[in-house]
Amino acid sequence: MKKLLYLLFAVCCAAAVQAQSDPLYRGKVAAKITELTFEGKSALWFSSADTGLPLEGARVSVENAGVVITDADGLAVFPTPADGVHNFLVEKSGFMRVEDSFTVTFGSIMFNKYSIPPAAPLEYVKVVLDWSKEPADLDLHVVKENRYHISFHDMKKAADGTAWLDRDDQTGYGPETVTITQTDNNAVYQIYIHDYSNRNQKNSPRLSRSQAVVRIYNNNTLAERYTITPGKTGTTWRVCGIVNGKIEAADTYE
Ligand SMILES: [Ca+2]
Repeated sequence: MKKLLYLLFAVCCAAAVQAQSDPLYRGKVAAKITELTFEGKSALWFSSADTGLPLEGARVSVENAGVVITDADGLAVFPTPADGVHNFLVEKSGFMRVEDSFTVTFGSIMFNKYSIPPAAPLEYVKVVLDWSKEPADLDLHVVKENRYHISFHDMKKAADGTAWLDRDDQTGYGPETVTITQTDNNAVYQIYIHDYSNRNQKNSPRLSRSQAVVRIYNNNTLAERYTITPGKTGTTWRVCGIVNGKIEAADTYE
């Protein structure tokens, strides 16, 4: 009996993991969010930054819209507030407590994807990339100069074990996440995004249209947030660096 229960549990887990990484599943959730706009409602879409699984049962306090609990798809649904920037707080046991914001433009939220890291030791730095449906495959790169280069196409874990890629995504939306367990104040880090899907079209505008957002978490909270600029061309977005322990914006395209 016990064996059967374990087997059932394993099958259910495997099915859940497959469902969340299935682009059809994510397409269905995206369609559900679009439908909500016709009812005058909006949704924020939460997942775990390390696994990409929906963040179910999180408490989301939305400025001007009240408190809601995320559903099985990780959606927090509420009446759409007026155009403008609105703050929210998301809380779930075992995850970082994150304050962030969203923007309502002409009655709808332009980008609503938020991947929340599990709680971690305070010194950890988590770099998390979310984006929209396309391009299918963006890659997050974290380089510690003269030491390591973490990405799906390079080293997935630093030789000294101090940094690693938690998750790669190849089917749109993300998240793609890198963990740095300790930052070296004497080192230089570079963080950039590469459009692997359009890697052979150097002047492609598609990366620029991806609505990509890179969030950097430290001390178990959101430290910085960088949003891609529309109207640029290129397959690489240089997001920021960490120099002498300080995060410095770059925002260049090539
Ligand atoms: Ca990828």
